[in-house]
Amino acid sequence: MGDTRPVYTDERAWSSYPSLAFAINERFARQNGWDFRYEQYEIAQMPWGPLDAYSTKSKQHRAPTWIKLMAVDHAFEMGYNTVVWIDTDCIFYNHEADWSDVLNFLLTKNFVGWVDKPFNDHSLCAGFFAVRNRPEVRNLLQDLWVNPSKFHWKQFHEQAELNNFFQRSGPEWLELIDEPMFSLESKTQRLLHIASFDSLLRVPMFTEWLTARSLGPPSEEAVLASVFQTLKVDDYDYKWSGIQPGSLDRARRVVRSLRSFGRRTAKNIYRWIRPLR
Ligand SMILES: [Mn+2]
Repeated sequence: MGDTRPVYTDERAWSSYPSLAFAINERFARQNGWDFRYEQYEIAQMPWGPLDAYSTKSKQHRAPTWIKLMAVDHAFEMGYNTVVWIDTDCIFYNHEADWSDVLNFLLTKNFVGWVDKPFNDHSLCAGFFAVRNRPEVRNLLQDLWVNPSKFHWKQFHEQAELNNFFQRSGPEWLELIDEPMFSLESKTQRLLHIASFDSLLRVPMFTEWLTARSLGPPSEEAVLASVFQTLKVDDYDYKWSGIQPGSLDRARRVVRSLRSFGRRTAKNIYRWIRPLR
């Protein structure tokens, strides 16, 4: 997993879906004997707020979901042969499910994932996938980051570029599993992913999962063991692009962050004056 947001162990967790998803997914991984990592990405901070991720080679900003490419590559770099990515808005739903078929596919395929139904019948949903450590895969992750993309900020970001790649590549690249993920259709389904148009359901659905099992927020030990603040997005960009950002790049990033600060402030002022009318 990975996110810029922290994982809470106290009552703040009940309003933080990444914290609730952490509690569920960390537990699943531990019970299955899988190592678990939550990369809490580090991005440069200005006094008025964070900068957005930036691909120096393509001279483009990158929406936050793109950073998963770095998180997956980082796990490969650590020596893992298999990496399973899961978004902070996605949970392992049935913890008794068998995953051997997914892991077996990785003997012959580079990626295994869930089909993006009901949105796309033939594409991967990048909210969850298992991937194997091969040079071709690591090159792909890097290429997607450093090359210009028209999905650099518009949806669905890295998912669109991954699927474009799969479409022009051989069958060894992707195995798509046709099981539900965006709706709860059975108590035995393996994944539950709450899409952005349903984002208000994330906290209640994950809360319900936990409370039905008499569970709560993540433990201190789990957070200490599994939350890592070592993935520095700008350092990774340099590692992949080999280019240090110039003053123009820095200026573009600052201007963009000031614009989002302005929008945030305007929204807050509007919220504040509206009750006066
Ligand atoms: Mn997602």
